[in-house]
Amino acid sequence: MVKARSVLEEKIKELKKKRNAVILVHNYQLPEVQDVADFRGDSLELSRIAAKTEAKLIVFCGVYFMAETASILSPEKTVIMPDKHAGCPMANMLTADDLRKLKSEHPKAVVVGYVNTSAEVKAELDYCCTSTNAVAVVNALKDREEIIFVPDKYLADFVAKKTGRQLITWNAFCPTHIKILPEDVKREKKFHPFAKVIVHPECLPPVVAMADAVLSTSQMAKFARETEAKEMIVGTEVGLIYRLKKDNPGKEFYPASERAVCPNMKRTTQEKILWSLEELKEEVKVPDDIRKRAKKAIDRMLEII
Ligand code: CIZ
Ligand code: SF4
Repeated sequence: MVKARSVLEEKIKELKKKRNAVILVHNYQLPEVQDVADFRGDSLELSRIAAKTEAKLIVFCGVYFMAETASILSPEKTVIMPDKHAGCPMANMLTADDLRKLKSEHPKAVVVGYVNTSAEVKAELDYCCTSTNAVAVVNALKDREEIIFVPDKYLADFVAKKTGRQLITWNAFCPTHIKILPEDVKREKKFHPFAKVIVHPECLPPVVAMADAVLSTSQMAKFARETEAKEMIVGTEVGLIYRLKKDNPGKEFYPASERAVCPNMKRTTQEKILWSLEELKEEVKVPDDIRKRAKKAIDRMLEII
């Protein structure tokens, strides 16, 4: 088994070099995928790396909206996904038509949208945001009376509490993060009384209320490196634990719930990465008119943070 794995890894390495490709891997990907990464990170970190790299071919291991975001920032590069069917159910809960309707009901509102949206939805936004900078983006809109914040109702709840702003929201959520329950955190705290509790803002509000820190995955990676705490209970998709353990060998990380597995994030495997490099498939490309409008919302976010 170990041997078969290393043969595959060697083949991926060889072909990657021949194709002048980089492999970008989201923090929630399987350990075998993280092991062949050139870079690991959250969606925005990876998209910014895609824009900067000399490589002409980007193998994006994550979900569809993330590859689209990379393509929006690097239209001159080829972005491929080892499994194009890896979607994000939260992103799919809001269509561009839904958002246009919501906007027409609140014509004066400024529109902020989480990065977990399709390119078509991003094209309808004034500002994009991520879980790292959502609070900063909303705080920067102090002179605006009405703010639409879509699609995640739990991230919106967290941002509303942090900023003291009332937000016009949408009824979407992450089916993976809501599997983490308050009783899970309570149980893990009992087992590990000295552990710090870090949770993602896509979690249910009562789970968020129990956390020592509410953080995106890139912020969790930083927190884990910098904290004096030796143990952490981690309330997010379980894939991140592999990275945290690898990067911090002297520390212990416990998933708040083993149920928090995103099936779409687990669709990518080493075999599929190799096939994608062999066949240069499946390409993700955003049509130019949508791309330009979506990029404006991302650029406006980058001006704030
Ligand atoms: O933006 C990302 O990568 C997501 C969806 C999660 C996170 O907090 O990093
Ligand atoms: Fe979407 Fe949730 Fe999976 Fe992230 S963990 S890709 S928000 S379904």
